[in-house]
Amino acid sequence: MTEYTTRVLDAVRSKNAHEPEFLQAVQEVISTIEPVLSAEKKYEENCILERITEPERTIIFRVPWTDDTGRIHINRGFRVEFNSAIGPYKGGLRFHPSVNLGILKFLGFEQVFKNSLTTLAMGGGKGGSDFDPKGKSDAEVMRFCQSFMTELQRHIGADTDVPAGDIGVGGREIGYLFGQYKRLRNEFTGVLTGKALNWGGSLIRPEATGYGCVYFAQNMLATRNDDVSGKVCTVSGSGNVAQYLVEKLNELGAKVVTMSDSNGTIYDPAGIDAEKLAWVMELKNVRRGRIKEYAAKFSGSKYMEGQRPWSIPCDCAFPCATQNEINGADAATLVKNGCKLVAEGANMPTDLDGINVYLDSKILYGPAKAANAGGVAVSGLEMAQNSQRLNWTREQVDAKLFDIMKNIHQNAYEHAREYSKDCTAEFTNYVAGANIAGFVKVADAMIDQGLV
Ligand code: NDP
Ligand code: 2IT
Repeated sequence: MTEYTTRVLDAVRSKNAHEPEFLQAVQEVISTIEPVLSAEKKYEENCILERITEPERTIIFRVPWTDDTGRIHINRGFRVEFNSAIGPYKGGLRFHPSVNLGILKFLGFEQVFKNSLTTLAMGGGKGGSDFDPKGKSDAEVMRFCQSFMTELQRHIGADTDVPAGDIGVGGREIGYLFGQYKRLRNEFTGVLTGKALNWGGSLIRPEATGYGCVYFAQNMLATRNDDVSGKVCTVSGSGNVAQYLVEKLNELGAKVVTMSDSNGTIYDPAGIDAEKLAWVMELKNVRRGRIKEYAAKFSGSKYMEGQRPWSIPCDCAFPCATQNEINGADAATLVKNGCKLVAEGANMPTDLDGINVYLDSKILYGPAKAANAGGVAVSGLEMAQNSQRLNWTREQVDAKLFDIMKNIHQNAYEHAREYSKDCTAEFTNYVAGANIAGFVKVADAMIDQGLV
């Protein structure tokens, strides 16, 4: 660490002492971008690290709503408008009981660099609530979303801040949020992404994060003249990202043997093929059931209560559930069992110890902000279609997503090779590459725009 990075990290730690996830995300970025900070003094002279680690604006508000029995509940709502140097704030909304300011700051901070990597004009933001949609009726979710948007609407807009989904926020929630925004503002505008197809959504947006993550993995494998075809893959989660990631892996001839939820993991050595995946999609998206039911339905599979998938031997692992779901010991188990690639569909699913295990063992490791950027990238394409009042075909959007993931890979690859000393003919440090490539674009824009 240099004097500059040590000083900034110490200050960030003392100012945000109670936000461990945010500190983790900041530490990962700052520790890897040092080479560019040493080479280009303008970043230190302009206090870019001090500025980029402080959200431009943080909004916290009360969300009152009534349940179906008439009982009143109060949740906390948030929007962290982190950085608008290269475009309107852009990033998802998370509804989960664990949500707090520190978690949304880590997600917003990551989003700044991720959005920069997409090549599209989007700043970074994140929001959400500690509301738990599990077990709630559609009417309760609707009332909550309407109350949440009644406050949020004054802070967002198609050219200001464009939220989307994340954990606990899917098509249903985006619909209720959009309806309330439209009612209050009397305007039909691209203020949210992830909309349904018949009212402004984009084809491929639901698939984008999962498909994009597989495209990123393909690009990494290609550097070693390899492919996902025939690979045994472990996947965590069974929500939006996991479902379409499994779909794409199946299409490309891989075999997926696990999926999970917050209660446990199912292991199916025969593979979760297209038919079984269709059943999982119905289970999770329509019946809103638990993954445990899979083991009762498909013989030869088993349910591992309270466990994550990382003890199951695999060639490739795709964490797609949540932050810090892989620690150092899990990462070591993966590598010991022969895992050659980890591509992160979730945000920050691997802790700092785990990342070091991947880097030390020189496996192909695609960090979240590069590997899962396909979701927000297609959100950017949804914004572009909304502005033009046109809809592109499935093939057009998928081709653009494919190219964007290829570009992100190339950009991270080149920046790693330029700045990160540990790269070899075989090994690329994509953590450093993605962080540096994402940082430089935002930091240069901040310098151009003066001290704001
Ligand atoms: P969903 O709500 O659709 O699915 C989340 C899945 O992860 C569920 O299976 C859920 O299980 C599981 N999960 C959630 N929290 C935990 C937890 N604390 N421990 C274990 N499992 C958990 O969300 P998404 O699929 O959209 O999001 C998954 C990840 O991908 C998140 O990290 C998100 O930030 C990231 N991401 C999402 C993008 C998107 O476009 N949606 C884009 C880029 C990244 P359960 O049902 O039990 O809660
Ligand atoms: O983490 C993410 O990139 C998302 N949840 C998607 C954000 C978006 O605006 O589409």
